[in-house]
Amino acid sequence: MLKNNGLECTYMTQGAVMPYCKGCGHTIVTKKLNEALEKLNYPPSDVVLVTDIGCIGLIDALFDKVHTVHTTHGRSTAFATGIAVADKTIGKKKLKTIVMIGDGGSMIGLLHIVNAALLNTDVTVLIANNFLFGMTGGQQSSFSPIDFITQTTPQGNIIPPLDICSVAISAKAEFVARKVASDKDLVDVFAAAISHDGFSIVEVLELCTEHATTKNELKGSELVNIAEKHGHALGIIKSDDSRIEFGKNYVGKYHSEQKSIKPKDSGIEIEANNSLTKPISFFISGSAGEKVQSAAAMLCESAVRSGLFTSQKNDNPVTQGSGFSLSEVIISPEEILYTGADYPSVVVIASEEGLKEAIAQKVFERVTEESIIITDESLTLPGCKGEVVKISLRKSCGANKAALGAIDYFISNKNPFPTEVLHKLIEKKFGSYESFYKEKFI
Ligand SMILES: Cc1ncc(C[n+]2csc(CCOP(=O)(O)OP(=O)(O)O)c2C)c(N)n1
Ligand code: SF4
Ligand SMILES: [Mg+2]
Repeated sequence: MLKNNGLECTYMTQGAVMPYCKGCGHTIVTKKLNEALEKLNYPPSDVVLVTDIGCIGLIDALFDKVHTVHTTHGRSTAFATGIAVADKTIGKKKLKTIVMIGDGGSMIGLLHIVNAALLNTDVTVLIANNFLFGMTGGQQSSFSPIDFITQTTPQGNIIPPLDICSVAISAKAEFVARKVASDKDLVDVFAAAISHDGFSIVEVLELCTEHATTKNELKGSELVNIAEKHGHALGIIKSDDSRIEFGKNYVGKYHSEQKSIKPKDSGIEIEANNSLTKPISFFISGSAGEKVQSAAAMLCESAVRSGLFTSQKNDNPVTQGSGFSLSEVIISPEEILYTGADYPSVVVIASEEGLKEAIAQKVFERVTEESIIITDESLTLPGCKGEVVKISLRKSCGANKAALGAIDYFISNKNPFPTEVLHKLIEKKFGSYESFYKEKFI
């Protein structure tokens, strides 16, 4: 029982009924995970259990005290990696992220496990290896032993099983263990893996009583022999501490107090002050080949020259030279940790193709009352919130400068930073500010 914050609870759902078949190894693994968490005594809100698909994936419903995420087949480690990286870099740095995955899921998402090991992110992968796809009827997996009879290998498997522990070690994992579900010290090994500061992996050999033991003469006591027969080491195979956990490494290199990023770190000279108090997000959309992304880059450069942080995300079809071209830009007085423009403050629509893409991306449903939508006069926009400004962008500036003209209109009218900074860049590129415009906006 847990005593944290006066709570009296185990990590598991009170009165939870095991959903597994009688004798299924997943029942043991589930209980041992709970005991390991009790031993570690982490506050439940500091624990994230990320589950995969398959019978083993049913485990999240049994742990209602911790955070749980039920993910897609094979991808649980990728989700866990994202959670751990976010927590250790920009979060509170307190989460313990545990993946519960089967042998089938490990095979399908092998590279996610390799990647988490290479990163050395603070994720523990627990593999409940029953040597087959339990949930879908007992098909062979990459973990099935030689001669194993499964639904898809009725005459016995002829492909050697993957040694996931060796794969993890070659990917520089530092805590690696292979255990049998009935091992007396399984709780201790789980606890050691979870408390390891960095990537850890424990493969647990166990039985699927529905598909494995019915087709193969197999008892729990023979699981050790299966491992030995294939030359797969048992026990704690590696327990090392020489690598730095990914988040600590990352923060140390890029995010520490002393090294926190400043606009001047871009190498671009800061030449003006700005009056911006909160971020502005732009959705700038036009036609491929009409310098939309270059216009966005000039917006970013002038923002940096004014001492602001910026981010720019570009998008265009793979064809590059046809269809739409767009940029999502944020300019901000603070460092930008999320680069999405979910509710754009400024929308620029420079052409018909840009409009089509903005509609496809539901931009007009995402703008707010405070948004400003600057569009070429020739275009008919769907109804939306915000202020719509229709001007002769294409006629006044020409197609290749329409997006930049809209940006200039916004900066000149709203002054988040001095317009001169942008005008200087325009002059540098186009000779003089006056010659940038063919005629004045109408
Ligand atoms: C992407 C994807 N491929 C295939 C499936 C079908 N599927 C569901 S469960 C499962 C096998 C799960 O096997 P394992 O991971 O070993 O878990 P177990 O059921 O043995 O506990 C498969 C292939 C799926 N849901 N998603
Ligand atoms: S099918 Fe196999 S893995 Fe699934 S619950 Fe039953 S015994 Fe366990
Ligand atoms: Mg399985």
